[in-house]
Amino acid sequence: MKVTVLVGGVGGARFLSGVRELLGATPFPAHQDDPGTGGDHEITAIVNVGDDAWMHGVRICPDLDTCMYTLGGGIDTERGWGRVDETWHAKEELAAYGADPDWFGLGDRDLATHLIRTQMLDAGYRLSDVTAALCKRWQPGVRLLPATDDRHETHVIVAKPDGEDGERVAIHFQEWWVRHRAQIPTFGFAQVGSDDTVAAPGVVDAITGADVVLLAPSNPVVSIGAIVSVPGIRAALRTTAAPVVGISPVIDNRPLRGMADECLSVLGVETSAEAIAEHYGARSGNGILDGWLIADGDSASVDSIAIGSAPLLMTDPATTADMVRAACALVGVATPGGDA
Ligand code: FO1
Repeated sequence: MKVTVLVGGVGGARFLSGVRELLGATPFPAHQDDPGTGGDHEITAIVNVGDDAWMHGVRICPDLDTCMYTLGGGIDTERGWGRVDETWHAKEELAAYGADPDWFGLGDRDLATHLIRTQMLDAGYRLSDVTAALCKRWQPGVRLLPATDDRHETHVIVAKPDGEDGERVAIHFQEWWVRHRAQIPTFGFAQVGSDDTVAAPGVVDAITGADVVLLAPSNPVVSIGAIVSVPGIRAALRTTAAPVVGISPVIDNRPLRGMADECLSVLGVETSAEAIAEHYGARSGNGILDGWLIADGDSASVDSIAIGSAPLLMTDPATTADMVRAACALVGVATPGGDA
């Protein structure tokens, strides 16, 4: 079966581990040139690129790297991002020179990934080709596709630090998230990039050709929202013959980590399983969901969206695999070991 998952960073990567646990790894090279290389199952992740940023002259793709490192065994599980056994000499040396930004954790091992990526982009390769090349080393066992090869950064409209009353400025998502921890007055989000941003090669086909499409329990605004805002992706989600099922990113109506609540409140959306489903909307309306899997104990009732519940704490790939199985069963999609 073909499973396509929309993912952001830490939560998305953990969820992908569960999909791979359930279906088995997709043999490499399972990238857009030869999609037929999968075994019985093919897993394609459409990964958010809204977090991506130029820093110290290199291109950083946090969500792609978090998925690649997590599935490839190189992630620092404590942090949830960056490399295990990391050192920070380059960061310290840059700070000693007074080089900005000094608030972003640029690890020495991680820097090698950014240098390879920057060199390949400079040589004219698309981000999706760069990602496939980096995955040759990491062998994630799923196909990782950037939502778009074009610039599509999330910028955040905030009150200008030490500005006049009411003065606003747009800052990069990373500055908002890492430097300010979302603790400054925030008024909105905007995707910044080229006017002719299009979905990366293979992305629309992965949605329209899937047997099921899953929205990982990632940040509904700056991860899933940033992916769906790429021209063509929302239309593909609304027209695909595959059922589209979201996994709620809250337990007891609270996010596990990250700042989904901070982001949702900027949009005036309550941080609850029900409000997030309403925010995504039903495909029979003008939204993107057929099903919505919520945590045991939470409640949601949204017209034309099938609601199911399951334990949603992703403690390990096997537990997460049960979540994936429950999400598929919710819309009648059979999975190994499940009885849809
Ligand atoms: N998150 C932080 O909270 N602090 C950091 O210093 C930091 C550095 C960093 C470096 C590389 C990378 O791939 C991710 C990094 N992240 C860091 C996570 C990043 O901000 C992600 O965009 C968020 O975690 C949202 O997914």
